[in-house]
Amino acid sequence: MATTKKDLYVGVDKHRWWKEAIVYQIYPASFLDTNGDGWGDVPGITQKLDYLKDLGVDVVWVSPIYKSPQADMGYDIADYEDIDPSYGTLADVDNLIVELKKRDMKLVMDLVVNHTSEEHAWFLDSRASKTSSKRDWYIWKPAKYDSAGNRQPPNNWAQILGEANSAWTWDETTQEYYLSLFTPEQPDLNWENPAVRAAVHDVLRFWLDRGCSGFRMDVINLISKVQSFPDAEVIVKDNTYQPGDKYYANGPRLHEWLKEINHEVLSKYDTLTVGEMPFVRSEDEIIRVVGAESKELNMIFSFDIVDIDNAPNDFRLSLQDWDARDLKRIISRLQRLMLERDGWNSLFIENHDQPRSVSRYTDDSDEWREYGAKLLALMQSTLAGTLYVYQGEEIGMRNVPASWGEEEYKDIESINFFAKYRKLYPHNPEKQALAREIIQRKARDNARTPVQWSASPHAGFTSPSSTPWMRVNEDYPTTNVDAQISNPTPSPGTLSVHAFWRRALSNRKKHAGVFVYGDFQMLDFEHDKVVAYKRWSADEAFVVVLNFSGEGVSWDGLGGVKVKKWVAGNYDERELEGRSVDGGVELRAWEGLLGVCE
Ligand code: TEU
Ligand code: CA
Repeated sequence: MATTKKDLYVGVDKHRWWKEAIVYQIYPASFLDTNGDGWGDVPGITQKLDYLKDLGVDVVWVSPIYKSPQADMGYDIADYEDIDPSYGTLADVDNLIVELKKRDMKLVMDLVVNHTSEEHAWFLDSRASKTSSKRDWYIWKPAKYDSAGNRQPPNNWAQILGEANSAWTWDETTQEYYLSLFTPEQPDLNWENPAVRAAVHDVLRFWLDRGCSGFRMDVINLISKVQSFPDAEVIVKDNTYQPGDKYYANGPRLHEWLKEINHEVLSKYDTLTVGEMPFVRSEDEIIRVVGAESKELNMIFSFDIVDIDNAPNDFRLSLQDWDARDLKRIISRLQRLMLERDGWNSLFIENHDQPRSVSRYTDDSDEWREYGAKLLALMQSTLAGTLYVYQGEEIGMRNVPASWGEEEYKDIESINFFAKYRKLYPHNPEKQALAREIIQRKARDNARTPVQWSASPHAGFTSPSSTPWMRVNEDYPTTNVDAQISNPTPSPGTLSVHAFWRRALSNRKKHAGVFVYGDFQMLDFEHDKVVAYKRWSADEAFVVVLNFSGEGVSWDGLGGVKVKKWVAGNYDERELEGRSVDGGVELRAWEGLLGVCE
């Protein structure tokens, strides 16, 4: 067991603002509507900056607000240098930046450049004819024909948001297919073309010069595709099309192009950059991007924790059991990797593509929701890396109720998934029920319901007479921001979820030497219910013990770690003082504890 002695301490000594920053992700359509059209907007973000500042937020990352037909909620961009009128104007964004700066906060934009919208001027030109000047800005291929003479796409890759469909879309006018990995409305850009890369560099400059401080780069590891576009291995038996990520994730020229972005643009500014990188597990590949000397990106979003309940050899919308041992393996691997190889982590368990964490990793029943949300807050706020909090996570918002009908799900991925099950298993009630269960537990819609600000109509998201674009979760009279702020101590010795997060973030900053930059050691890998780890710097040490189960556990996995006293927990904190610090720890259901070590 490592001690706290300085000579045994392996921490990170390069301190940077973007490592310590608390980043808050805003999904703008569902954040706050200020003009009564039922759709959140940029002025709504500006209105809540004091709220965010008070929570402890330093950086606001806004999901796409650019001009877009919204086929994939703005991840289909028609103009990178303009704002969609449904969100406001460029002047509104300029004002947001001014207001952020006043509060010593920063803006991070969402950069979606693996693909554009089919309505982007570049694509309109590209698809106009085979000889148009931008033909080569996208990925066009002739059809293949099977033995019966039927037209087939160039390979067997499946669409990511519509797994029953081909990733290739047929274009009648020019009689060729274009690659569209996500949906037909999102054609993939051809990064092999230097003019495309130069145009992307211009987009970055445009926003940096306007005062934004960095980018979350959407599926940035998909930009380089294996140029022979080979068929993928058949791993999902009952599906015509197959996951092709082996050939488009971390492709041959990825690092060259990331270095180019860095050299051409990022190196000239002081930015936070985080690359969203699904499908990647290789430590070497991760370090090539986020290593201190890599000159690529500051950090990436690794998918390990949010893929924990995906079935093997299946798409994301599938179910798989897991327990605390899986969580420990994943957490420990990435924490240790960055310490040992001088890289940098991001921490997130929620975003607009994932179900709510309190529902997924804990128990969201009325009895346990608050315990679960605080357990997760304790974990997230005590791990090394840059911390990302997703809107509503700070009040423990839960998944949509199982009673909601199919029509409440607005996401194209959910719609495609229901259609697939209806087509494949039309008269099979069991399969239909399974489809509903999968969607209820894993649909992206779960994170996209309007933020619950208050107990007023529509949870205060929009005016009482308007209709929100997506249904508000009906638990809002009890689960909302106002209730938790006006009553931060709902019962003696306990904090509301919001108050718990607020204190956790402030504690993280106060002890950044340990929690942000410090050393890490997982304890008791074998236990199937408890996740526990030690964090320490040259000066101080803490232990975190988290019961990821709804049962009481007598836990004796502290090993040689000596607890001086327990200082925080998600049960009545007045009892902490009397708690044993020697030998075993009696943990109640979903209990989490933070202790100071000797
Ligand atoms: O997501 C990319 C991605 O691979 C997933 O998180 C995706 O939601 C999941 O695999 C679907 O099963 C990013 C955006 O965050 C997402 O909202 C967009 O739809 C997607 O890229 C396309 O831009
Ligand atoms: Ca609005």
